[in-house]
Amino acid sequence: MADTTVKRERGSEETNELHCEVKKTKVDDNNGGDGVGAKSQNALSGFKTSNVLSVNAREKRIVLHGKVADEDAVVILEKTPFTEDTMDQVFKGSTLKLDMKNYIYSTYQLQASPHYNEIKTTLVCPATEKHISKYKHQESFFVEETKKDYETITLPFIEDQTTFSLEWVYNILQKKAEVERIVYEDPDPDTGFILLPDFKWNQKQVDDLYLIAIVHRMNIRSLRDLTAEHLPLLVNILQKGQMTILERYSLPSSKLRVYLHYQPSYYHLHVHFTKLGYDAPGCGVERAHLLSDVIQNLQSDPQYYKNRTMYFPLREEDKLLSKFKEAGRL
Ligand code: M7G
Repeated sequence: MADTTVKRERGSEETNELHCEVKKTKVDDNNGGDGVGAKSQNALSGFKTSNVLSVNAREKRIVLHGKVADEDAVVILEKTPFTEDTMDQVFKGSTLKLDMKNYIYSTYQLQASPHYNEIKTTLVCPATEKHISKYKHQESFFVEETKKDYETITLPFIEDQTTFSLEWVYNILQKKAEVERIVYEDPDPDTGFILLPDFKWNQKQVDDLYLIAIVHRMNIRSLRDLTAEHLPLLVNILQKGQMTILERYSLPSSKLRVYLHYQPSYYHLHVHFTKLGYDAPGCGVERAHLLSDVIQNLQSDPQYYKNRTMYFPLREEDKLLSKFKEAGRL
């Protein structure tokens, strides 16, 4: 049986995925300092749900909007994937309640020991209107963005600072948060980056591997800013990212999907590394641009992403969608 368990250098107690300070608790500070990995008092015991933003039975995930100590909060609860190496223990310490039996078929409710009933929990607090909207189920619409649309609609929108705060990105780059999660760093100010697990991944199995590479350069907002000048940076991310993932997780480049989002949610260049076969959120053709394609396009045309028309979906409540509508582009 293949061992799909992630080789970990740290202990296995890193269950605390809280990403902001919860008032009146000692969970963490806003820079994500101490407290990571420690068992904290239940910061969510007083959580009051105001509404369900989305629920997905197949992915076994629910996203709630509510209040934690009078602050708006978004909580994402997700059942975690099975890990093969814990199966024996799951069976040993569990009780079985029969639901039905018919011929050779029977179904049960298995109650495993609490240790195996972990629920991955992500908290955004205080959550802004944008966060509440981001996690809400909404209809999407395809947008066509010409070079001119980018200059007159999208760029002013990004520069207006109405997009998501990049505080968490700067915390990572300045080693104020998630320091112990860094998997690889190339410190070069031009071609360097930090590779670390995306907060969507619990790092317990490689089946849903998800890492992000965040570039050290501060002036690259998105794919649109890339020119041939950035090729050494992009090639470096691809090569060193793939090499690191092979060494650390025994996953060869033939098993990796490496891509950028357009539009991203966060306008500081970063690259997504996910396992091929894992249906990662946002890996579809409407948003994901393979890094290898991006490199080739810039090799054949240094201004490729400055000039071309881009297509991407925007959701009903996206402010950028309103801007395209106001400009008569939808
Ligand atoms: P994106 O394409 O800008 O936006 O990707 P998306 O969220 O719409 O895909 C940003 C990526 O960064 C996503 O995959 C997020 O899950 C991930 N991410 C976001 N935050 C706030 C954090 C964080 O605080 N830590 C880590 N490690 N990853 C994050």
